[in-house]
Amino acid sequence: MMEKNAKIYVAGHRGMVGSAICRALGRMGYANLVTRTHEELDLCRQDQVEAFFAQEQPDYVFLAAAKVGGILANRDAPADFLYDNLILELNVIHGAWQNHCRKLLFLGSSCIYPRLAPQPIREESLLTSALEETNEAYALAKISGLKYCAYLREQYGADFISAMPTNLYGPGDNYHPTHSHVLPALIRRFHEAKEAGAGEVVCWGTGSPLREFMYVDDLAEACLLLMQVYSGKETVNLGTGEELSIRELTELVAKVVGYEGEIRWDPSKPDGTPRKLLDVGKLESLGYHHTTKLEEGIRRTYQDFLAGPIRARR
Ligand code: GFB
Repeated sequence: MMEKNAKIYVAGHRGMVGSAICRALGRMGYANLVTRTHEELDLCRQDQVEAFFAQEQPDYVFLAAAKVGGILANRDAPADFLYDNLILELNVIHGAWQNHCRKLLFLGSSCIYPRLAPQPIREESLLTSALEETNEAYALAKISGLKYCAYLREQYGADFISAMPTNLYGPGDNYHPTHSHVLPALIRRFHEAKEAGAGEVVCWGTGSPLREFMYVDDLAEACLLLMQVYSGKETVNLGTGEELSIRELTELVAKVVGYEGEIRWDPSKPDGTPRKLLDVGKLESLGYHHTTKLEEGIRRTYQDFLAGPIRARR
């Protein structure tokens, strides 16, 4: 168990996941948190990361920092997604190991699994067949981070664990019109269409893919649980076990936002993997069940969008 006065480094504390982990740690009474902004510490620079770990010597590390984006951002910038994520995660994981951190939790993504893995996807499906092309770069980086944690455990006994979240959403999300993930993108697009009185909104692809969505504060609770009770070599899926089609999601977001116009589909945009529902049996065996229902989560996220400065919509 993490001691209440333990020094805990949250890498990526200003992002949607990192800020949710900081909120959860605060709720649990952990006050000795270490954080650095990108301006203070460039995680892609090994020299800076080594100096940081030597100076701070954190006991626990949540590695939530990453270069993230939706399907178009991933498809159009594979070199950046591979390089930035690989360099960043190896620097942080290596720095934590070199400085004898007690435990590190590395966060990956459900896109590490094969495009056509049997559903729901079990952790054992990793590397059993081809990846989804649109996010292959990000997946390769995340697989490498997961494997590096497992190898450090195997070779040196490091208590470094990894977890693979499903599609996430919630406060602090990125609402960029083209680089964001689908749920925040739809919130912004339907809101702006409602405000403008537009009669039609265009959504990407066919609407037929299925996706699972987990509210980020539920994810953060699962991350703290893993840090407290899990010390296995295998990665752990983090999800809800519930899925819906992108078409159903657009109808739900339109309802929450109050957009009543038409929805048109642009099949020139990629659908991505047809389905990626996670098997969350391992997580549930640890006693965790998500609590935030999708419609309620979307309502809270819409409020976050409305409360944020326009500039935060990037
Ligand atoms: O959330 P999303 O960008 O990522 O797209 P993935 C999910 C689905 O929503 C795709 C459709 O079928 C998109 O075509 N979609 C419809 C839209 N309208 C939109 C829109 O306006 N914006 C976006 N972004 N999608 C990501 C990976 O895959 O999953 C990341 O690329 C990461 O690396 C993340 O792993 C968890 O779910 O397809």
